[in-house]
Formats: sequence, C-alpha cells, structure tokens
Amino acid sequence: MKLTGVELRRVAMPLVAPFRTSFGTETERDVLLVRVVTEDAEGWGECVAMADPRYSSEYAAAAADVLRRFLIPAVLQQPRLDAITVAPALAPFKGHRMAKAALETAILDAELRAAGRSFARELGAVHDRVPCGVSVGIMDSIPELLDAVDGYLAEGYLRIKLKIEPGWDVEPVRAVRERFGDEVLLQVDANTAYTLADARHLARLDPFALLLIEQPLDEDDVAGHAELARMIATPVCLDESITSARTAAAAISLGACAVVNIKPGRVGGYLEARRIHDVCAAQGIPVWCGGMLETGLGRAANVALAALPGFTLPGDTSASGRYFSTDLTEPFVLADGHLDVPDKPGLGVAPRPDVLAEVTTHIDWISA
Ligand code: OSB
Ligand code: MG
Repeated sequence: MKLTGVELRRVAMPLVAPFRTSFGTETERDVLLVRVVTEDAEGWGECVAMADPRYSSEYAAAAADVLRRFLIPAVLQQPRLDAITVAPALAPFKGHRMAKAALETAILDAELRAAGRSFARELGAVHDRVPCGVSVGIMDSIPELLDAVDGYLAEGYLRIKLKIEPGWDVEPVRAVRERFGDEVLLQVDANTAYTLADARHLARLDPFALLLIEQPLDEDDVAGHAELARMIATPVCLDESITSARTAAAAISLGACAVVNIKPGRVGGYLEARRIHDVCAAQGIPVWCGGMLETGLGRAANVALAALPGFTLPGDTSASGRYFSTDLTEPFVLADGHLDVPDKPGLGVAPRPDVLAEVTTHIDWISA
C-alpha cells in the first residue's frame, strides 16, 4: 500500500444530553478523525482521546500533535506499509495509544476496503449482531436517574451501567434494583474514584448482585484491585488499567480482575484488542466492548470487535441516538436490544459529507 497523505480533522458533535462521570461532564464530543488516502482507497480512524486528559493522560489536541510530528512521518517512511506493520513502526514512540490506534485503524480500513473484506471478517467475528448495554451518567437526583434508566430499558437495552463516585453509589444502585427488579443486568463504573480505604464501603454493593464493578481504583493500582477483589463479592472489571495484552495477562494472574473491558483506542488498536480478547478467552475471563462516546465510525469497528466469540457480556455499544441527534454516519439503530454488525468492506460505513462539513472545526493535510 502506498499512502498519498493523511488528513487530521477535528469535529465537534453536540451530545443529546450531558454525560457526567466521576472525572467530569461532557456536553460535546470533540473528536479527532484520521483519514488516510492511498492509491486505491481511503480509510478512516476515530481517535477516542477526549478534549481533556481526565479519563486518561491522552487528549485530542495532543493526539493530533504526536500524529503530525512523529507517528504519521514514521508510517510515511515505511517501505512496505500495511496495517500489521503500523504498531512495530510506531513502537519506538512511548504511549499515545489512542493516537496510534486511530492511525492503525485508518490504514486497516483502507487496506480492507481495497481488498473488499470487512472489519468483522478480518477480526474473526462469529455473530452478525451484538447485544447492547448503555452507560448511564451521574444525575442530580434519584428520580432523574430512574427516568433515564426507564427510558433506556423501554428502548430495549439489555444491560445498564451506572456511573458511580463517592456519594453516588449504594443509593442509586438500591433505587434501580428496587424499581426495576433483580433480573436487570446491572453493573457500575467508578473511573478510579475510590481508594482501597473504601473497600468496606464498596462491599455494601455486594447484596445487589451486580455483574461487576469497573475500575474502582487508580489506573496504576493493579495490586490494589487484587486486594479489593478479595474483600468484596462483586466481580472486579478493569478498564483504565488494561493497556495491552501483557498488562491484561498480568492483571489476570494477579487476581486483579475477573472481567475485562476492551477499548481498542486505550490499547493501541483493534489488532492489540484482539490479542487481549485471545488472552482473556484462554484464561476463561469474560470480556465486553467498552465505548468512548464514539461517532458511527468508531462504533462500526467496535461492533465488529464485539462480535468475536469471547465477548460474552453486552458492551457499551449503544445506538447512535444515545449520543447524537445526527451521527456522522448512517445511524446505528437498536433492534431487539442489538446492533447489526457491518458486513461491507472495511468499517462498512462512511461519514455523510453534509454532516461532516457541518461539524468540522479544523483540517490538516500531511502529504507523503
Ligand atoms: O469509563 O467506560 C468509561 C465514556 C467516556 C470515557 C470513559 C468511559 C465512558 C463510558 C461511556 O462509560 C461508554 C459509551 O457509551 O461510549
Ligand atoms: Mg470505564
């Protein structure tokens, strides 16, 4: 494959409702898109870095900078470029996994579009639709939360995830259980808001039969998660801490997690995400596909990944309408609690030119 050039494009997508987590409130998704142009095809990658470094150390403007300065020049120098050579070519540059993932995804998309093969086929998907959950932000009051959950269950979502933080944990979980019953698949996500000193408090979630508690402690506190896992009954799931197949294998062997949230952006791309899936499957650790409020571009690839056999829990792969009134691509629509896995070449979706033009705030072109 020969690259003609790479476009870095910033888009601003208003969210249908503010999304509050323990690390902040999002009202707009400020997304960096990578478009690679080759002699026979173009390919898209969505960078999941957020506008501020609150979920991870990465943020959109830094991702654009490292791509322009280091990552794109490194792939442009490759004599024989294809998707599997991207990660080795970028390995000399530390970190910046979300930026690397976006570039690798765009190159993989171009390659697959040219070859007429879908992401699902390439990654090893075994399902043509995937069950979907929804991540519900922190609200100002319990009645507001119950209304939001009620609406999502009515839409057909098969699993509810509540964002929690100190002061918003046991009571919202109790209220949701009391109102909607014990059959609802329910889990919580703390985004690192607790410390090991909170273990006895977190054990108060034990009676509610949650599927899992996601990332209660700091991202570098894998040993702490292992200790916490011995003190509470709720299975511990890691998100922020899992940055590679190697860190996943280590966390599992330490007993730090019984479940893994796989986000391709966080781990450097879909090829590493598949390796994490394989490591977890070999260890009998269930995985599910996380989300980063992606547009339809990122969602298409996530849904393909979520169709691999080890993804045995519903993911944060919600429909377009949960995030945006107008998605960048044709919208993903929930049917019977599921999203269809795209089966057209590459991502199988593309930005709608009119929507793309409307939401674009900045474009940069890097020529080969
Ligand atoms: O921790 O899973 C998370 C969104 C942004 C950053 C981090 C997280 C999330 C979500 C929403 O929980 C998942 C989604 O619906 O895309
Ligand atoms: Mg999370």
